[in-house]
Amino acid sequence: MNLELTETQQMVQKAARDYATRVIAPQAASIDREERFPAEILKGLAELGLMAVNVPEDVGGSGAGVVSYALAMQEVARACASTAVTMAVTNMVGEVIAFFGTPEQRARHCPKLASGEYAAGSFALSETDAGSDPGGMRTTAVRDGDDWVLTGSKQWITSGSHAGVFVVWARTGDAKELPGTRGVSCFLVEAGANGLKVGKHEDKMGLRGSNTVPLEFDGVRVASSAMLGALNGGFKIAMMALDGGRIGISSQAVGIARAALDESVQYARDRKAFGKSIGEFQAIQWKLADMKTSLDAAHLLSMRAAWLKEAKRPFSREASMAKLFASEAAVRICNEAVQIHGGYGYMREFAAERHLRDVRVTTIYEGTSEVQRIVIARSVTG
Ligand code: COS
Repeated sequence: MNLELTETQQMVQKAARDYATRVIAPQAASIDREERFPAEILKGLAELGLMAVNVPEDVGGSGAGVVSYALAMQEVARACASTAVTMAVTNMVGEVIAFFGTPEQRARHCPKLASGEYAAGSFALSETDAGSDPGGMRTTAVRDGDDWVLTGSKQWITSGSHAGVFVVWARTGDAKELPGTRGVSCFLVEAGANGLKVGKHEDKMGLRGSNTVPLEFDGVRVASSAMLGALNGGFKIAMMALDGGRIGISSQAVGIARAALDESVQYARDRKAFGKSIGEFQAIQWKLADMKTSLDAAHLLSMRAAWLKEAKRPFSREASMAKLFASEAAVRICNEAVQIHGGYGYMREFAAERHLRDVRVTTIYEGTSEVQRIVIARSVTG
């Protein structure tokens, strides 16, 4: 067993860490406060190859693998979780097009996602009444000559106001013959398509620099060449993309929690009470010990899932385990960080409160903790 990183992985980690420390971290508080979409930062990430880390080089990606991607996500999330989720979804969109796309689809979109020509990519699966159960979606795509016409709406779409391309799921099968997950197909819709209406940016608890909008498809017409994968084969594409996406979110959670822990350690050293640093009290030491232990466990679970995916071995269960554990551990760690910071933890002048707001959604998006437990339990009980 070898837990050492390869040269490429170390290089990607270092590039992400340097950029995150030098450029992203100093802006994180204002990005949050001003709800500012970090367009310039994303361009910088694209220049470093971090918007398409695991996308093959033949379509403009870095081809640096899944472990490198997970490490880069950790570093970016440690500096700014809003930037990290935008990066995560764009990487996921690039990967799904690279993996399932026709040569034309790959050539048309992947280089633009990787280079930053598209500010971001969007993943449009969830609907108002279909989040954990995407088979319940109502958006339809109806055949009209050589085209498909999409009608319906999507909810909570990351980067929807900025994306160059949207991966969109819609019902193509007859609801009686192909109910639920079986009659769903996947389409690539480009920004500015006629009938595509981007709704109002959501007022969120955290990740306030990430753009989250509803989308309306009011008879959006796409050519048949815009279908990604097979007719009525879209649900599996969504599930496979989300398996990989969950490694991204577990890494994001690890990154946010690492920032919360580092800042707690620093605060425990600096803050004096009863004549000594609060870090000298066992009450705080035990908190820090538990935070560090669960952070490392979360990191290792994420690395295992990333390594399995990179080795092209089954990783769906392990990705769910990583996402479940890392997100829940990260919420606990960020909550403890606020506690360690005392009254200051509740104030905007310290980052602890931002970390807690940012991390909270990691147990919800790209599959709730409850959905991860369904995936894990099914794999255990068969
Ligand atoms: N990879 C490939 N195929 C998969 C898969 C995976 N990880 N998971 C399921 N499938 C396939 C199944 O094999 C099945 O195929 P067949 O119809 O050929 O038998 C099909 O997909 C339907 O699977 P299943 O019956 O398990 O679907 P369910 O409706 O029971 O849903 C869960 C299973 C709950 C796990 C799924 O709906 C899910 O992950 N939901 C959460 C969605 C989510 O993360 N939303 C957030 C959106 S982004 S913020």
